Amino acid sequence: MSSSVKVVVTGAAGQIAYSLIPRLVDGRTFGNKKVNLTLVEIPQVVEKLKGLVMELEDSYFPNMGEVKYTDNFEEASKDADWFLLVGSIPRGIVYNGKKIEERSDLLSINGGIFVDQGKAIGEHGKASAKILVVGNPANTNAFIGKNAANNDSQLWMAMTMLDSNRAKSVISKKTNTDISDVTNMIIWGNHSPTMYPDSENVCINGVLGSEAINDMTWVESEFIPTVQQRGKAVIDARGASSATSAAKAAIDTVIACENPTPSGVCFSAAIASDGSYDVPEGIICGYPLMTLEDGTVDIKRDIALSDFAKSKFQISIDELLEEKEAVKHLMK
Ligand code: NAX
Repeated sequence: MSSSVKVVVTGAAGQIAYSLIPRLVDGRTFGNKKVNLTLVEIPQVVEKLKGLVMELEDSYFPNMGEVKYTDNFEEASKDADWFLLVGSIPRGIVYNGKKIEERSDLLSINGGIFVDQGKAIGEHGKASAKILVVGNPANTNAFIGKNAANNDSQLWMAMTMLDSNRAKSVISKKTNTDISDVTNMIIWGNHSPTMYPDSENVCINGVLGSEAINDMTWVESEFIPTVQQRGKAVIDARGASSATSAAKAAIDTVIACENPTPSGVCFSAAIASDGSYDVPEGIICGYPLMTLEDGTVDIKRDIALSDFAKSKFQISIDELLEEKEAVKHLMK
């Protein structure tokens, strides 16, 4: 075995984590590396992880290294290479005696969690650590965490890969194309119903969507709303939010960051804006990304946006700015 990687997963007793964690050690995500896992939960739940660890041991994963579980995030974060921050407080639950319905309450409660986790990652995680926030509101949680971490050598991302994978599926059905021939599905903006899935720059069998689809009525009235509302549609159908597809998307993001991106190709995740595409600096925004040969992840800056695209993208940027305003008390 060539080397090892330490991965910290929060929300480890949750439904996404149950699909995610076995994939981390199955030998595909990190190739030949030995994967050491630290699973983190809140104190009320942490002992349940004993059962998950037993199942992992019983699954025969030759690439699995040491597996620990804890409710102490600071301790968990020491020298970690990857942080998959899945844990957060969902909308609708009663928290400290109050039902959490408003997005502003959700932002505040989860924001508090991400201040502490961010500080610990900044101090104790590896300088090269990559952090993928899955727990919602993912972009703003990542914004808060990155600010608290105050460590610019680490890469903070929020997950939009699930939205990208969903959009690929819709495009492949519409164009009768094999899904493996649909690439460069960019999600611009926030992981929320304001996101802008880009049907013009998606690549379908080597042809841009702006040429291959050629049906703006469908794009506006079906494609965009379907992708934006897919999470809710899954909840309505399943009685629970997306889990296995969210886990697969997290794995896809890790693999995309661990391997150089082929020339001309990009993948979707949200990272801190450096002003590219006229997005205000600092907010965690969905962009087209590529992993360079030296392992750094960068924004692909040569995508052309139509006036239609810019107007849709702006709605999501405005929402991110509103969220930033709502959590300003958590910023240093
Ligand atoms: P679950 O409620 O099944 O699991 C969440 C787990 O997080 C719980 O076990 C809880 O105890 C734990 N947790 C809460 N606070 C924690 C903390 N401070 N430290 C460690 N663990 C903590 O939710 P699940 O379905 O797994 O979803 C997890 C999150 O992913 C939710 O916020 C959900 O909204 C979000 N999603 C994000 C998606 C994305 O594309 N970015 C898509 C799927 C999903 O909706």
